[in-house]
Amino acid sequence: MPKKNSMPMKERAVKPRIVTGDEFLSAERCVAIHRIMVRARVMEERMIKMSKSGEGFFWIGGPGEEAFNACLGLQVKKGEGPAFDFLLLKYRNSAAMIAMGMELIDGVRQMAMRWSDPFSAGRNFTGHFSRKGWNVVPVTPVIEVQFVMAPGTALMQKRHGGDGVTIVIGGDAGSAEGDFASCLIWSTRPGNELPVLMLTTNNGFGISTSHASQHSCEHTTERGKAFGIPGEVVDGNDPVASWFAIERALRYCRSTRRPFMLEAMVSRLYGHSSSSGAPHSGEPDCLALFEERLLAAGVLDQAALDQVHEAAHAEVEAAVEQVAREAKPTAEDVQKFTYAPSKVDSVYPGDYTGLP
Ligand SMILES: Cc1ncc(C[n+]2csc(CCOP(=O)(O)OP(=O)(O)O)c2C)c(N)n1
Repeated sequence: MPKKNSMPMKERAVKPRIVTGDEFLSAERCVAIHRIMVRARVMEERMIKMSKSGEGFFWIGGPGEEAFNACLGLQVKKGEGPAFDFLLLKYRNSAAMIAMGMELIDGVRQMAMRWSDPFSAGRNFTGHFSRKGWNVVPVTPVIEVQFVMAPGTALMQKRHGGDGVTIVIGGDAGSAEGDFASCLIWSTRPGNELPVLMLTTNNGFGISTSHASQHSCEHTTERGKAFGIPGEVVDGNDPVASWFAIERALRYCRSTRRPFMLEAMVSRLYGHSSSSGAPHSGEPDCLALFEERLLAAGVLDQAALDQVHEAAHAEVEAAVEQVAREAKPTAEDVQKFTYAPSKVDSVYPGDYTGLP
């Protein structure tokens, strides 16, 4: 197990700060995390409106997971190829993508299914990210398949010899699928252990099915014990606890080249998706809780908080207006980019667009 409480020295010197137990984050870092959380929240809430106004389509996303995701995205070793981290995400990770540098307008483009959507050219649900330059593998609407892919990228990273790791993330309900078990098995073959960080965001539900009614163990991390995989459970509503849990987990995978399991207990603030109406659930809100702490510690005052929200609203409104003027994909575009063009395939040398 990685050692707890191992914050860098430079964090200790800065005041004011936000403290959880014996860990704390500097004011500068808290301000950066807070801004990401607000931008993610405002974007997602505007998307919910888009799903109801006809400006967009089906909505599913990450309100309630911003604290954990912002801390994750800021700690990724971002880049392309095996020397960097691979990300196999799900549909609630917008704050991680924003922390890595995603523009809000790109999230809005996918929500509005525009041809300009850089992740799927307007042919996939919102939150279904992909970005080759950042090793973000395409998110699929079919849940949990990312866990059976993770050992593949991690095996390549181990053979490469660097310190890149594979970060795979899924929900608590999805962990019931065989793909999750495959990841446990393939990342722990004796002599072939793999640098996979298995993340679960546990919101207590799979659509309308409660975790307690399906799982004999309280936490998915308990399943790692049979495979010798160490794990930790963290309050995903607390950015300080999340930051250091992620730091410990990543350090373990990077240095030992073995898997680690981290489970973040999170809220699902607007239900499963727009299909359930996306009403506010009243569960603990990581953003509101963090803002109370920022105010109490004197990191930001109310006027500064308001300014962050106003700027995020202005950014998203401008994005929605611009995206409304952008082109939608056409019927001819539907099957484009299904397969990469091939130099050696004489039947389909170009992009595959249907049987001859
Ligand atoms: C293989 C597969 N089975 C079922 C579904 C339908 N489905 C979509 S989301 C979901 C629940 C997922 O719950 P969880 O993994 O806990 O993630 P959460 O949405 O709560 O974040 C289900 C069953 C699917 N998309 N793919």
